[in-house]
Amino acid sequence: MTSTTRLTVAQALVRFLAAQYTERDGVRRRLIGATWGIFGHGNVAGVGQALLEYGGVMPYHQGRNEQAMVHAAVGWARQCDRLSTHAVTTSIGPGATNLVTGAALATVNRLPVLLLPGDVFATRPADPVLQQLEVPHAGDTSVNDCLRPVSKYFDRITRPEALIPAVLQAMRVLTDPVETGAVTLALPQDVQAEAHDWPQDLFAERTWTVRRPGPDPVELAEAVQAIRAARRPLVVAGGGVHHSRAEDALAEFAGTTGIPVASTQAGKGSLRWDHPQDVGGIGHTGTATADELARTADLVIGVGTRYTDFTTASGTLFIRDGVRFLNLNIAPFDGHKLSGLPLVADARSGLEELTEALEMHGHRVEPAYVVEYTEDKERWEQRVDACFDADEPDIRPTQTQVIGALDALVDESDVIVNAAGSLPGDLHRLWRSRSRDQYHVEYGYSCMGYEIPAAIGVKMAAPDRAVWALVGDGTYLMMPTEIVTAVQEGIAIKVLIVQNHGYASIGGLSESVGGERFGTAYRYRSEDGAYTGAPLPVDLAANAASLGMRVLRAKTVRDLRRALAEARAADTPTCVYVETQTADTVSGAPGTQAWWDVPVAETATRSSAVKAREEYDRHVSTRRRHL
Ligand SMILES: Cc1ncc(C[n+]2csc(CCOP(=O)(O)OP(=O)(O)O)c2C)c(N)n1
Ligand SMILES: [Mg+2]
Repeated sequence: MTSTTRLTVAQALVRFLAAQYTERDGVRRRLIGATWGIFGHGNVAGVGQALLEYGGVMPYHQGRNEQAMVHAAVGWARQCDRLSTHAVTTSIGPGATNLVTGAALATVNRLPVLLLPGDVFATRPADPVLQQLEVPHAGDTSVNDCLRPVSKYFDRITRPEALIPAVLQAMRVLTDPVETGAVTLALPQDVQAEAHDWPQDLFAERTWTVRRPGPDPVELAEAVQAIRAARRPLVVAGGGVHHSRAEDALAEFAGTTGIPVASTQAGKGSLRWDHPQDVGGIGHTGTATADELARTADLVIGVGTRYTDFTTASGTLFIRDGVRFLNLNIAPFDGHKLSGLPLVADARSGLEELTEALEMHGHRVEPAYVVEYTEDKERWEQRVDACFDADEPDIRPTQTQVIGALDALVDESDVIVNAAGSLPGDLHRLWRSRSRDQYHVEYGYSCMGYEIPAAIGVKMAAPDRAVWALVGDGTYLMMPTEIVTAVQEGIAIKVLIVQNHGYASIGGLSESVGGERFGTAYRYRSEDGAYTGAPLPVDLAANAASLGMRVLRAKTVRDLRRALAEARAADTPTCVYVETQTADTVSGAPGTQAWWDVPVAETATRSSAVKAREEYDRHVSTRRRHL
């Protein structure tokens, strides 16, 4: 007879999670490095008690906001190349539903995170309990069902025994490079506290191998043939390159073949910015070099990319007649996009096999093509220098000068974290990535508020590196809460607040779609009823200081350089606050090189919208469907 241990469901869960490991390339690490939690009824007595009891094997971190705790876990997971993540426990009701945005972000970006929301009583002795949703026609529905569509695996543990298959499935999904994302185990509060005799084997250490499948020989042969036939091939490197740690294999492939490499937001840094084949960001927020290569490419080689609308300029970027796609992706779903030739494999394995096969044929692109993109790249870098340059250091910086000041300071060990506003576009176009994981911009969900908590997660995973959360004023106001967590835990993140009194990005977008910046400025309401008055007297620097951060205010470019250097050297959480030059124009960056589809009113009385619609129709007519 197998021996058993009597524990509560929550205790068994915590002990199980503490014994899970991943392994890839001979490196073994804890799968669930820690658990974040905010307690209330629904987890205080069950999971809370278990975390107290097993504090020796499962570190606990207190957060301020459930969504933010998921962001912190995701920041950690991305920094760990998806080989480790955190769990997040919440109370029932609002604590649980606050997870939804974080879960969606994780699933969209295919980053693992384990969510453990409390749930209503399975035994239902006194419905409705505090915060319970009552659905007259569906007695088994709870608010946690909101998490189903944003979870890659969902289960509700209504009996102790059900924990065993559920946790095994949960670990499978978290460690599967195709399936991974948010995994939710909803835990009814009575079940959490219930004792059960668990088989001892449940608590043995388990190692989950994160696989690197190689390509199918037939697909590989077709891929090699397509590359050999192409005259103007272009690689689009996506987040999969990083997740697979395929950067060296990509550099080898690019160096051998001479094929230029453009990158998506998630893929930026796949090659260092000064690698001769790196042509920078692609798509709506791309460089002129990459976007021109995209328009004239006859073969687009997507590596680990989902081809979002930013990458394809909403279907208007890859427009050459007869252009084909070759998609190296571990997920068949992405491999088949744009009617491409799929090459279903791990990015690193796939690139290595492609390089080997092409080397055998001595394949390389024409020298004239190399000269063309090399010269274009040089021209683009001069434009970047020009917008980073501040010849008048005693005035307020533009946003691009803020980026330039940071660029001048950092080395390859710094990490910059950003997600929303006008910064992601400027960074995608301009930032010079000096290492594979320096550029941590979350643009799958582009979620305002990700930055500060994610920077905490990144810093926990990389304690020796300078980790910068770059936040606009709107973003700061949406979720400054985890500053308190950084202060409490002594996690020395740097927060750079860029104040421009509202949503500069959406203001600019609004203007371009005939919306006249409606509702996008943080200004007083004027007599005409619109928000066109003076900027609001909100002091975000004082706000950050009130949460416990050391704050350095910078008025001029010169101040900013000094403040950034001081923040970089600091070993406590430090904030740099800067107001940028123009409230209404976004940044001073070169304009967009490719379109993005945001539908414009088809009928309107205001001429702004009528004009914008004409422009819109013109762009729509250039869209290509790839069949
Ligand atoms: C949670 C969330 N809500 C709304 C949006 C839509 N949105 C994208 S950028 C933006 C404004 C960001 O303002 P700010 O952080 O000040 O940056 P700025 O645009 O001024 O650079 C908004 C509202 C979003 N991305 N995320
Ligand atoms: Mg702003």
